[in-house]
Amino acid sequence: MAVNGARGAAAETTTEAGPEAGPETTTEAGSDGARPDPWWKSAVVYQIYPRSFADSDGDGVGDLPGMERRLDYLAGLGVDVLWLSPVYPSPHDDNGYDISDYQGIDPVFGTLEDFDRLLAAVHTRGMRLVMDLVVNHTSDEHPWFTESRSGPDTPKRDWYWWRPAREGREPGTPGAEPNNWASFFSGPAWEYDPASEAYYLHLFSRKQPDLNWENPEVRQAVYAMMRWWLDRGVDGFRMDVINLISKDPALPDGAVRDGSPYGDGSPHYTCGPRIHDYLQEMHREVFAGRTGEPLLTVGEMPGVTVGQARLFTDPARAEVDMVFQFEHVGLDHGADKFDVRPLRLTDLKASLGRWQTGLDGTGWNSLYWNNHDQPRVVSRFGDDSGPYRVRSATLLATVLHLHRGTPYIYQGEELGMTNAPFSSVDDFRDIESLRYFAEAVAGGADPERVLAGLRAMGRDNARTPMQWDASRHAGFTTGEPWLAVNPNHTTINAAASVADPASVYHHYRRLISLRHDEPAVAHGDFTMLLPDDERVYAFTRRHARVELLVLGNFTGEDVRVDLPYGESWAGAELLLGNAPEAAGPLRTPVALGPWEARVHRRTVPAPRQEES
Ligand code: TEU
Repeated sequence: MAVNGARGAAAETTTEAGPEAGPETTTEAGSDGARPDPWWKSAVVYQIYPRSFADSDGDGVGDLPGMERRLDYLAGLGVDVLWLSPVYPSPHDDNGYDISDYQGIDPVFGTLEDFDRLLAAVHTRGMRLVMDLVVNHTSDEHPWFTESRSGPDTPKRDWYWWRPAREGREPGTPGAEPNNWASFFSGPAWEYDPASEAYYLHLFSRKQPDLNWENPEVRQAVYAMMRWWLDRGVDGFRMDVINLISKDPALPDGAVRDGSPYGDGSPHYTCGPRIHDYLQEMHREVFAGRTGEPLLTVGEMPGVTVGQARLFTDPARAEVDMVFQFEHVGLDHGADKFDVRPLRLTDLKASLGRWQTGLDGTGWNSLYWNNHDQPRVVSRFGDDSGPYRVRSATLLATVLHLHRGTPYIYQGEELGMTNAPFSSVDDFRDIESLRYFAEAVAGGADPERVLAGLRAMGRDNARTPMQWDASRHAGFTTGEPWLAVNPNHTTINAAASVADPASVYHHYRRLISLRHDEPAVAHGDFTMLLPDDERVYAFTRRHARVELLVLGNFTGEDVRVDLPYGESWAGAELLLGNAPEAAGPLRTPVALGPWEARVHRRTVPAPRQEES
């Protein structure tokens, strides 16, 4: 596979993966033979949550030098891109998603020199580095906000959303907020500032005031900051809640749901009136005309629909390369995300299948089960209880990575890391969980029930430290970790996984290589099979004369399935599977063991149009 030429120095590493670890350059001709395919279509991204990845100085919080020491592990896995959750100076009210200086590094993570060294070391290994861009809001300790808050006449007043109390209400009292929107982290989306007798908007915590993107100075300041990072050599951005930056400036009340003191403001700030203008302007001001390697941009977009995503990711519109959508990670939510419902496999297939079809030809999907906001997928959609942990983690990986789109791996997912055994609310650190618990219990909910929801869905499940080895604190830190290490690190850890060819880690390695080597994985079209089957996930991918068949048993039992046109698949070679005892060509009807996944390949005699 081609190593990133423009980085030049993409030297061979000493890891097992060696030169394979580098990203592909743009291919000669696209899969349709016309426009060149961008490199990120055959790339795999790995997300690092810096606080919890590797601590080099014993303060219990991960840092940049710690990351640098683990780069060979990541190169060995074969990933092409690293995305870092925020490492900028921050009061850490929301673990760095509250930024007080966009052009620096928080001392807890290191220095700008550490960053430059890390970036060079990433590039030397043929990988790329993508930064988190959090510009829907800043920290309330950002100098922009400090100035804005200093009085109604300051030039930066209009950089944020300041509004007077609701007419006829006593400012600062409940119900006097300028509108009825709720914060994502419980409570109202407004904070009263007694000094200037006005409220400011914060869709997240009160320490995360929303920037007013209507103001052109705000936009230019953000674009300048982005150019500064690109000039430093970073390879793109993951854009935090970027579809929330355009609000209806009238900030109208949302429709009130039964029994809730809040209205649903989301129609007034999700993919708001000027969102496409802003993203196109950002593209012109920041990305267009840059020479050198093409970049990667991915917009995190809660509430985005397939139709909107098609617009956002249409290359002709020059907005973003791909989006993170939330539909599939909401299928097990009840009244809210902590009210957990069992997942129906048919719902998952219908949802992911609709996104596959919806973005076919024009847009591009990003594929993920996990990130720093989601519980661990093996605990959520698999079986983390023991005998089937490895099987179900590898099944989930296979099904996801064989879809059309760019897969994202969240740190520890490649080890089959599980949710954490939180015993009391004191074990949690996440602002979302803590605020939710306090509000629910104050409202009369049974604390044990609330805790059960947090255990299943809380974001801290993803944030427990990376499990490097079986030693104390899992080799993450020599000090006291900021969030307790999962006790199962004695058996689930990187050292054990790298040493075991049958591990989840090596399965991820094989999936990543397959994407690099088999064009049908990146470029093939997608056809869902068996949409009504509650046990088996099945689909095909086809590119030129190669067709892949992907089968996954989402249950802990043996199943037998009749495939449409099953006999035509008989004898197809097994490219990859997670059940060595079932190796060999495909036999129909297909028998799948518990949590078994298989990828078969066949060559079809002629292009599709001549077939029918
Ligand atoms: O998350 C935005 C988001 O929509 C949610 O996933 C959110 O984290 C929460 O779980 C809603 O229930 C992004 C970041 O990924 C998240 O870590 C930040 O807390 C948030 O934005 C604010 O910056």
